[in-house]
Amino acid sequence: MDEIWEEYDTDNSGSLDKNEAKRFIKNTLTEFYDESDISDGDFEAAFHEFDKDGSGTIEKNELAVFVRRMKRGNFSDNESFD
Ligand SMILES: [Ca+2]
Repeated sequence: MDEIWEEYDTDNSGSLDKNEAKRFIKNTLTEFYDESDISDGDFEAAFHEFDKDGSGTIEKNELAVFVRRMKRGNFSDNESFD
């Protein structure tokens, strides 16, 4: 998880801005689902889904939820933070 985070938090801000998150989501979808591209609409939906506090950036705990769902192949489940 930390390795993933460091790879995508390119400015070490402690959160992923939209550009960083987009790279992450695209690469992750490619890895798990063999999807080579996602639409901007899909990205926006995913971004809002995981930006739980509406800050406009994805924090580490928000990304952790995302990664767990990716691995289960389940996006729609409503999971709370732990
Ligand atoms: Ca956030």
